[in-house]
Amino acid sequence: KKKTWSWPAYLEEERAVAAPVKLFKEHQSFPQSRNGFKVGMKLEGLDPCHPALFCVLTVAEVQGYRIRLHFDGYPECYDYWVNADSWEVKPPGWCEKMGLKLLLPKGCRDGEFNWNTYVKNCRGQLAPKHLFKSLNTSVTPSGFRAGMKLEAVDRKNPSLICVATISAAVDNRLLIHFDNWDDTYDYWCDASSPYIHPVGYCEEVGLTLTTPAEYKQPKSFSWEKYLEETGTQAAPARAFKQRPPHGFQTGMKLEAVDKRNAMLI
Ligand code: MLY
Repeated sequence: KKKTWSWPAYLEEERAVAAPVKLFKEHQSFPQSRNGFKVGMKLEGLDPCHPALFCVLTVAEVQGYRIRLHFDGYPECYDYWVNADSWEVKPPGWCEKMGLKLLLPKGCRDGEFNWNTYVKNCRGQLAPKHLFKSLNTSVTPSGFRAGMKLEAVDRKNPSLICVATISAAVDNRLLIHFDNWDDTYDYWCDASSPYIHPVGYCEEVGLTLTTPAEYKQPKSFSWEKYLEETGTQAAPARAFKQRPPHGFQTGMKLEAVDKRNAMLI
């Protein structure tokens, strides 16, 4: 007779130990830890493949503290999992309130979308505001403001550090836009993100700064001149998180994960 699989038997067979329960955070335990989201609730969330774009999403599955989100009108292959307390999920109407663009369900035309009629028509349910942790926790203002300039890593071309603008600042999150480029490179990041640096950083550390697209004389780019030309302000250096010196030096060898082949170190 075939034995049914069990953890204790398996651990013994493999001479292995289970990771001790005390190493896990409370929200990692299932089913003790739950979140209030229910299948069918609709919300606004960031598309992980386009980290600047909030979209109309539906909760498709709930597992402990994680929720699977589905893009309304799009195939299931785009679904993704997120922690229930993520800053990247927002209640219906949040984008409108913040003046941000919302990717509508496939087939909906701009200007014709209304959350209330939409949920009524598809017999869905608006996810209630109280389920969104990030809306109910207060944050200390970061010192960054929309319109300020900085130097930011282009996450699609991560070897480039470029002239960029904060196009929105909400809580401790910044929407980064690259000057004179279209918004497909934009992304939301935390104010403490290692992808952003103050004006003058590249020069200070001896890296090449990628100047705005179509900039007339990229070779003679100067921040001072550019800020004056554009009538803008640099993000204050004190708003950037100070990190202790790390001690790494050019030429040092190490082992690293290949992000495009995550199995390789
Ligand atoms: N080879 C790419 C590089 C784009 C870089 C855009 N960054 C600076 C926002 C291209 O021309 O599409």
